[in-house]
Amino acid sequence: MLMWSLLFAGVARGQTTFYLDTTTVSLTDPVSSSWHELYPVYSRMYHMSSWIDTNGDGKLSASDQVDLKDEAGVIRWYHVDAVTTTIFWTFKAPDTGDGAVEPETPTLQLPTNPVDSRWHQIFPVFSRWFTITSWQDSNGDGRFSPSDQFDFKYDGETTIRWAHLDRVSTDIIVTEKPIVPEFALATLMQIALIAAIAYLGFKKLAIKPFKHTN
Ligand SMILES: [Ca+2]
Ligand SMILES: [Ca+2]
Repeated sequence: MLMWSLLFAGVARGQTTFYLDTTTVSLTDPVSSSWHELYPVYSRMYHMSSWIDTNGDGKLSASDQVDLKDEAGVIRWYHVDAVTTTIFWTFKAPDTGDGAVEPETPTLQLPTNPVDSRWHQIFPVFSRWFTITSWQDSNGDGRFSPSDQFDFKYDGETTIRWAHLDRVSTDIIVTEKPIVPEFALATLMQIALIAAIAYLGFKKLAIKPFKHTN
């Protein structure tokens, strides 16, 4: 019963998408990097315990597979859907608060000039969209970078909101695979063993002793 409970629990957790960010990963050597969850639960932490470079491009990228260990020490297996960038911003008056968004198309490069670019909000309200309507290159480096200021408009609104770009991080979007390979293998081996025992028991019952007749 425990085995089946674990199996179905694994299946039930499958296909859940997570958005995780970091500022410390080496994309060519991501094992042991730490990741911070943006969605669905903000601020849970993960440790990348293994990586398979499925597409063979030598770096962490979409279609790769990774193991992530959560704060409880549980390791689960994930498919990498995208590797992209997250920007964190703080509203300027009269608005208050902050947020995190990703570019519409996954990329590791922010646009040089962000005006008219589209952004997908991850935090605090998942999946709102906005368009940057103006940009001030506050630090004068000629590109969209931390300490710049920008204003934007959410889809469906007319209000223009003014914000400060606080920081930029690397983001992975991952989908949990139904069960980790080790658990799947152990489960299949247990099922095979039970089936073999049942088959042998059935055979023993089905075979009747041969009696000589004269
Ligand atoms: Ca790769
Ligand atoms: Ca700048």
